[in-house]
Amino acid sequence: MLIRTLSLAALLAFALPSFAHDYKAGDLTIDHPWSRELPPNAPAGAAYFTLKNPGAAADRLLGANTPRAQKAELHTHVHQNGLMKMQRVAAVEIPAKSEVAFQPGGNHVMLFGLSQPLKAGEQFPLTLEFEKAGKVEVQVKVEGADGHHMGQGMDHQMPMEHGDHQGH
Ligand SMILES: [Cu+2]
Repeated sequence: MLIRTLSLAALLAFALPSFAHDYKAGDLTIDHPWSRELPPNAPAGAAYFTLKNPGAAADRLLGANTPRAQKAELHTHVHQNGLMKMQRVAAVEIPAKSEVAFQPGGNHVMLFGLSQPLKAGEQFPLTLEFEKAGKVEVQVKVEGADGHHMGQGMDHQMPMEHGDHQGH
């Protein structure tokens, strides 16, 4: 009976790749860093998470880097002439007592020049640099394309969205 219970627990853990994980930097919490599985020839990926700032002072995310990609940039999506376009931003403000979501169709950390394809079930380190809280390394979990994040905003990986970045 004990063995059966344990194997069920293992099975559940395996079936839930997006099991919550979070990291602290000063007052900030970086909740559930994740990325989406991509085809092996994808030129770029993106990392998502939620930044929670329960503190009394605002902070700012200034940048990111990872050994997994040649370059990591902070991006957001803006509406322009009825289209959603990605745009690089120098920093993302995290106001006091608030949360800022990085998610498909919104803020994200863009990863250019991936050293290996992003495969569901693996994870990779990403260092985030904050103005006040400093640097913190988080583990980004790669989730399958059919994960529970599907349907949340626009699919960031649509090829047309990345047209702007070809020359960078
Ligand atoms: Cu982007």
